[in-house]
Amino acid sequence: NLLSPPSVGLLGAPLNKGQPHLGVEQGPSLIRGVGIVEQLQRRGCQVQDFGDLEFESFPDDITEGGAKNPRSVGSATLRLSQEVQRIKRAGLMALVLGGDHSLSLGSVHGHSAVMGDLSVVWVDAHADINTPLSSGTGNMHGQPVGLLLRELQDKVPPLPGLSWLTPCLWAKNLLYIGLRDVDPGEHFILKNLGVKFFSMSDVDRMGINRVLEETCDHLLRSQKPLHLSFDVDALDPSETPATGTPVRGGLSLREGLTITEALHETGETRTRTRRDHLC
Ligand code: B3U
Ligand code: MN
Ligand code: MN
Repeated sequence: NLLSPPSVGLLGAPLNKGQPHLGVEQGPSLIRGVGIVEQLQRRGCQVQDFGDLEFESFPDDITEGGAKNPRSVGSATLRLSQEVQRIKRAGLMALVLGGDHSLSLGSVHGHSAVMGDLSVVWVDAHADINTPLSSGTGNMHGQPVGLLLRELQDKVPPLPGLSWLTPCLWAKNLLYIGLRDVDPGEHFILKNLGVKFFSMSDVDRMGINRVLEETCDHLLRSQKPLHLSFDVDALDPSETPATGTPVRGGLSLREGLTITEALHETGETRTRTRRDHLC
């Protein structure tokens, strides 16, 4: 039945080496603990739980080429990419729970390896589009988009542990919602590549519904399978106080949910024959 809720493959990626704080690795177990599987099932989804990935540890991992812990992040995200590929090949919608946002390297790469070119909607206070060289912190959770973009390929130095990562995303297929803490170097990259974004000021000015209308118009143009990457710090810290990088003035819970609902609906109306474009 085309209108039935999707079958979901759930996967935990308790990664914390993309940033300095301990605790983010507890994300998957905490989100399971509040009943995500039951909530999905209540909405009619078939859920296949693939458990939490276990990652190899690299005690001697060091900063190299402007990236901290590249071996840990590289090894974990390669595992994640392979597991996402397995889930997609089984015909399921992959739902990955983090963990810090460097996990998106594996999630986007894995989806793209099976589905081809993707549209990516990045809901975040941050643009995560630093390259190892533009990054002021070296934290890899601020670099995944920079490493995934094909246009930036020749700006990224070789990193140990990440040689498997082939950039797979075109700037025209990327769109941001919720930005409010963007580094000057990132701003330059966004402008230079002409990336579409809606900052929090845009959300204030236009309202979330118009932002989403324009988002859906943009996605319609490319007709690519859609990958949503939702950083919890996009929401106002009053909703997600446990994030490692709170930035005040974020999306309300309602605005965040409206984004997910609107993207879900693109699957109802755009390609009724293919639910799997929502990946
Ligand atoms: N842009 C800064 C800060 C940052 C990025 N992502 C988060 N924080 N969560 C950086 O470190 O690249
Ligand atoms: Mn992020
Ligand atoms: Mn963020």
